[in-house]
Amino acid sequence: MPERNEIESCDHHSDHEFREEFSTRLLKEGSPTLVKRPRLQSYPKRDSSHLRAIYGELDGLPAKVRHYVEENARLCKPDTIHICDGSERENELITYMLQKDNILRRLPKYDNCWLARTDPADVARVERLTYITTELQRDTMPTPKYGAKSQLGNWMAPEDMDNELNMRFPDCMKGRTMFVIPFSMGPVGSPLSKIGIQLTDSAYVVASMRVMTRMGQNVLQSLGEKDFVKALHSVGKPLPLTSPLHNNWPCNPKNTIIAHMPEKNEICSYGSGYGGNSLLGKKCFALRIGSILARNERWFAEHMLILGIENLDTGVKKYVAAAFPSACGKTNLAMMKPTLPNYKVTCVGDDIAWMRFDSQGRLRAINPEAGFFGVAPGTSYKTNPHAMDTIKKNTIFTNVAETSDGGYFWEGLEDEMEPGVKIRSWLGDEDWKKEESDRPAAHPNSRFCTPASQCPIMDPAWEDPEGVPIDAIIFGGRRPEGVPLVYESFNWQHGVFLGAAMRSESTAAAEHKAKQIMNDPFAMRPFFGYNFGDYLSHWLSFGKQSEELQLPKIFHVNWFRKDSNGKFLWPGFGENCRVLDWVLQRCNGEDVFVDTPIGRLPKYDSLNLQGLDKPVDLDALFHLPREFWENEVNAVYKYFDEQVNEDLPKEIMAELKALEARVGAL
Ligand code: GTP
Ligand code: SPV
Ligand code: MN
Repeated sequence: MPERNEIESCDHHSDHEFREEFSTRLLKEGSPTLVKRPRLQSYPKRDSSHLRAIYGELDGLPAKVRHYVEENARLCKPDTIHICDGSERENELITYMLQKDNILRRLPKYDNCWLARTDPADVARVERLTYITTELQRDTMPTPKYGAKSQLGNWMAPEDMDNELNMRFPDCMKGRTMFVIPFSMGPVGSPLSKIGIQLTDSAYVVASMRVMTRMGQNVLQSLGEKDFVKALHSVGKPLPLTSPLHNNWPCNPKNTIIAHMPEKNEICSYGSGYGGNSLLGKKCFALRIGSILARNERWFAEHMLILGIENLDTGVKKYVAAAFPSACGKTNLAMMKPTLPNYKVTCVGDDIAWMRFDSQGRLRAINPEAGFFGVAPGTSYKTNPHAMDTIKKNTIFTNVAETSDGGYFWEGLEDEMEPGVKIRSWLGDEDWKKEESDRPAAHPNSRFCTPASQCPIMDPAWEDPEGVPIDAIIFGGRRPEGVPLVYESFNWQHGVFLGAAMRSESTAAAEHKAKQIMNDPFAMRPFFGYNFGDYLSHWLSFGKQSEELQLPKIFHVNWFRKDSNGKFLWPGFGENCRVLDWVLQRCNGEDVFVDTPIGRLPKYDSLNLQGLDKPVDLDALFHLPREFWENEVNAVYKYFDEQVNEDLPKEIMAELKALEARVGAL
């Protein structure tokens, strides 16, 4: 390939020019946050690509980080390198560049809020293009039977993955800046935290990682010469462009791949700028790589919210972790405003929990994230007022609709709109009207990216490096039929079975067709970093230590059961505190349950329904139809047999058989 002078050859849309312009503008305006003249730094002699760090200094990086950066800069050939320091000045520069590129637009109705609209082909996680690479396939996933495709992960052999990556990454950042993001999952310096370095050519990703993680210079200091998780990301659109962008959003959907190499602690993501595909600290690191680290070090990395709940009458406060599949209610439960006056809920995290038994045998959880990447549609003052207050400032909205008064709109906000304002849909339809349009105003997976510290009910201990003690674990899903509002497992092993047998209606958070019931064990189906059978054994192994450990009680909930008219039977949201109240009664050992074939259901009258707006049909909410449960048992048999095959722990099969026998008595 002929040598090119990278800087001279970049087209007029290069990052480099924006930076020059930005610093000139600040110089002219005499801003106190003056950008230093960039210090140009040449690359090692043996490389002829003349790469430079235009922001930050390569010399200042720990040796291992520098090596990782240089290696990938040689591979991806960005124009320039920007080493993120996490400062305000840097954030100004990034937002300025994103505005110049027409990727972010200000929402002037609020303080420092921004709107991004993506290429309509890049709107959610792509599960079918997400791979784990290990020497042995069986380390990644069970071998499905009958030639079925695995629903428990995609595996690729190391050589094949090398080929796939080699077809994509060389030169993929030409004309762009490579940002170096040092980030900590968990409070910087906490014994439960882990550090990653993400390299990305997306300024949108930088702005989002700044919200979602602890990012910047202090992370590098804390890292020193220790090892870190390597996370390489490119939107896969080098400059100059060879085809036009949609919505100015660079991505490469045809060639997207999200690759995990756990044996090297490495993630490589190409082609998508959206959410879990590109914010690599979240699902890729904190769950997929995280679950492997957790298994090896005897802890848990789970797709769970963490909340605190205090009974104001008794002063007793407990913490609960809950796993619901994507877009099934974690953020809403984590921030709920209880309708029962004697409860106070506080939020620790809304998506991911890292949990470990301490020396006293208590399970302690931290939220490894620093922000919320929450589903926008459905969020309103009526359903989730604390989220509404959180997103008033410093928030990046993606794929929501805009209003003519400079605000946002999405499905669910109809009753909270200022009169007379017009709506512009996420796809750019001007004066969008519900009655006249066959498509929603906001994309169903549109999101807000907002700092956790802004949530008015953050728990005082949410950044406690020791984590908070967990008394109950709740599983749940979207089950329109058959599954009661709440039930408790008979014991730990039965609880692990409930997690293993979880099923839920698919949602817009990934590419699946919505509304089909899918198995989603532990809400982790898209996020297991290793063989699900081994994951179950890991969970079961703690049950064998029940003498030393204070094992949390395990529950299952369903806010989404419908009546024959397709209406939700349960009001949900703030009313879910009534279910938490029952969970806490059980944690206190109160005799408020009845045994049924599927588990322990609330005794008549033990669910506090005082002050409910409208009466609820308790019989319908708790009815256990025999035929439904027979079908459920059969579906779980089929799934375990076909998908988990020989890797299913015998204890889980024993639980299924016991359930089958009990269901016969319904
Ligand atoms: P991810 O961020 O994708 O992991 O999703 P999540 O589990 O945090 O789901 P979230 O709380 O954002 O809720 C997703 C959708 O479900 C939103 O549209 C909510 O309005 C709706 N939802 C949440 N809780 C309830 C509830 O109790 N009842 C009903 N009917 N809908 C709910
Ligand atoms: C989920 O899909 O569970 C999310 C959104 O929390 S994403 O960050 O895109 O994974
Ligand atoms: Mn999630």
